[in-house]
Amino acid sequence: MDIMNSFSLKGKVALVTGGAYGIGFAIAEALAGAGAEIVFNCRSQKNLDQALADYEAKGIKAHGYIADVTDEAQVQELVAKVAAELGTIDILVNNAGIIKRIPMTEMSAEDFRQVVDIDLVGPFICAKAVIPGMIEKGHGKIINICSMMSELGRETVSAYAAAKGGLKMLTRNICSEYGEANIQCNGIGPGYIATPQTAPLRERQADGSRHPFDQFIVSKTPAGRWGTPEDLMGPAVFLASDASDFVNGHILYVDGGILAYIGKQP
Ligand code: NAP
Ligand code: GCO
Repeated sequence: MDIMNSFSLKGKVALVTGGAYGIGFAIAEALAGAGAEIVFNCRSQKNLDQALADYEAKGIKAHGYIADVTDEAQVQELVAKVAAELGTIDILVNNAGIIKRIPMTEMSAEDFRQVVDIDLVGPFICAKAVIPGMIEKGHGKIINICSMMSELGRETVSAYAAAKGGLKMLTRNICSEYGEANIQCNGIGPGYIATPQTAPLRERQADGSRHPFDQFIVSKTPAGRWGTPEDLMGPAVFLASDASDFVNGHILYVDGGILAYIGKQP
């Protein structure tokens, strides 16, 4: 076995949802670095144009489309278009996601549903759209971007935790249902990663001091720092490549050790 070659993604087509910026962009950059052809989607022309320029600046010729992961017709159309223009999708990274930080008793059912719709129903819609092509091709890799909230709760994130806990189980179910078709579906559970999504948790206070949540997270992380999108690059390549062909239904937590740690005595 050529071990380095087993990590290569040459000739593979990868769709990274929400790959315009943040974690999705870094994962797409990693998959491109390992040889994959990159397709991504986002919701606005402005983000699409900016992302295409950002990929080009990295020397990556990415294919970007506007499609909302909650819209089944748009996703089916995107997958068909990619199949016609580039070939069947070999790798799907379900990365697109949002969070709403609202105490549960103040949260509307509409807000709760919107989070679940994007973070859980979206991955279902995208996986459903690519699985038939993967079955026909005889292989496929699906990576669901889970969260610390796939395991833990905290104030204000009830909808997000419900969705990401559900995404962990959707991961195991896709593995159970399609493992036989040589499809591996795994999750990556990022710890606290510095991206636009977590920017409000890192904002400087009026007196210039660090946000209390920023200090809390650094003290809760054995690595002693926030993660960066780049921390997810190696794990994503591993789970997208032949090197992980017997890894299925697993959630790989990339959290600097948060889940292993009880925390410091106050
Ligand atoms: P981010 O910076 O807010 O980026 C989210 C991406 O998702 C954007 O590209 C956004 O693009 C896209 N998106 C949102 N809703 C969409 C929809 N309905 N259809 C298509 N695209 C959509 O977030 P991030 O921090 O990179 O997070 C990426 C993923 O990792 C999310 O699933 C998040 O829950 C998860 N995660 C993040 C952290 C963290 O600490 N940052 C930790 C664990 C897990 P548009 O707005 O242009 O559509
Ligand atoms: C929050 C955060 C988290 C992270 C991440 C942790 O408000 O607690 O936004 O939920 O983004 O998903 O893994």
